Order: sequence, then C-alpha cells, then structure tokens
Amino acid sequence: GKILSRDHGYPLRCIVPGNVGARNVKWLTRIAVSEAESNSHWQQSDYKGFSPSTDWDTVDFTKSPAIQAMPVTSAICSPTEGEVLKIPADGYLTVHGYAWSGGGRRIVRVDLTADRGKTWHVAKIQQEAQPDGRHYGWSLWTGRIKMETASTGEVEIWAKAVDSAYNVQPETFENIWNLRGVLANAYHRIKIKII
Ligand SMILES: Nc1nc2c(c(=O)[nH]1)N[C@H]1C(S)=C(S)[C@@H](COP(=O)(O)O)O[C@H]1N2
Ligand SMILES: [Mo]
Repeated sequence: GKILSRDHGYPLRCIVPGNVGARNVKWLTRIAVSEAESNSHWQQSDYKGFSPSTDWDTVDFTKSPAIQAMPVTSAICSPTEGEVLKIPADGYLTVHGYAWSGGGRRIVRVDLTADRGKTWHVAKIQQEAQPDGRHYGWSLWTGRIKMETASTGEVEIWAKAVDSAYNVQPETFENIWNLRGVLANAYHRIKIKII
C-alpha cells in the first residue's frame, strides 16, 4: 500500500520469490520474454560459484550456472558477537535468529550448540503457513540452551539450519570459499562471554 522507494526500485521492481537479490531487478523500463538466458553481465559473468581453488587467472564463467535459488542459511541475531552476559537463574541461555532457504524450500529445523557440536539443541521455529516450495519468507527461531551452572568465560554459539530437502549448512567457510565470495552459508558462529 505504499509507493516503492527509489532505493528499492521505483517505479517498478521485479520480484522473483525464492531467487537471489541479484535477480530481483529494480528500476524496470522494459521486460523481454526470451527462450535464451539473458546475456547480461550479472547473469553470465558475476553471480556464479566456483571451486575454492579457482582464481581470477583460471576462472571460466561459462562453466558454472548462474545462481538463482540460494542454499540454506541461518544467522544468530541475539546475543550478538562479543556480548557479555549472565545466565539467568533457570540455567538457560536464550538465542534468537532467522533461517532461510532458496527455491521456496521450508526451514524444517535449526540446531544450536554451545559446546562446538558435542550436544545440539533444536530451536523452536516461527514461520508462515505456506506450502513447501512456496516458503519464501524468513523463519524466525528461538532456542534455549541449558548451560553448566559453573561455566563462565568465553563460549561459542553455533547455528545451522536444515531445509525441506534436508540440505544443511556446511560446517566451515574454508572449504566453500570462492573468488566472488558468494553462497557463503557455513554455520553462523558467535563468541560471547559469560560472567
Ligand atoms: N537495476 C538493478 N537492479 C538490481 C541491482 C542492480 O545493480 N541494478 N542489484 C541487485 C542486487 S545484486 C541486489 S542484492 C538487490 C539489492 O536491492 P535491495 O536491497 O532493495 O533488495 O537489488 C538487485 N536489483
Ligand atoms: Mo547483491
């Protein structure tokens, strides 16, 4: 019910649910329907994924498909990196965040750990009642992690999400790094300090 702002594409923006931001083209002046893929720089020579060992000397943009649907991802929003906090009397640390997957795939689970994966806690998910394949919005989640009463000092919290195709986030960025820095969906990890 509001006028689209210029930053977001006024007067007209193409919304392509389940696809990356790069395909949601702003400031539209013309729409061409074609059987051939667009030959624009952005479709052919930018948003594509490669092996971690591919560099600017060896890259061949014709060898990878354009990124359309994104892989499953999640982020911890609270607490924040570096936060100093006290565990409440009930012994539970509460963690909030969001998760999302491409192609309208629904988020079916978010796992949290405060001990580098020795024990995992399943978060409660809050999401729209949309059918799988048309699940385009973020899923918000809340997790409660039972902490050792004696544990103080630096703690790392990790989050990973699972989508309806059972795709799961990879553990580290090292092995998925690529020269454009895209598709960077490894576990989100934050360090907090418990006092
Ligand atoms: N016309 C036009 N549309 C565009 C772009 C652009 O450079 N030109 N960038 C795209 C990319 S890569 C992104 S991430 C989104 C960002 O816009 P938003 O912050 O409003 O989502 O716009 C998309 N639409
Ligand atoms: Mo982008």
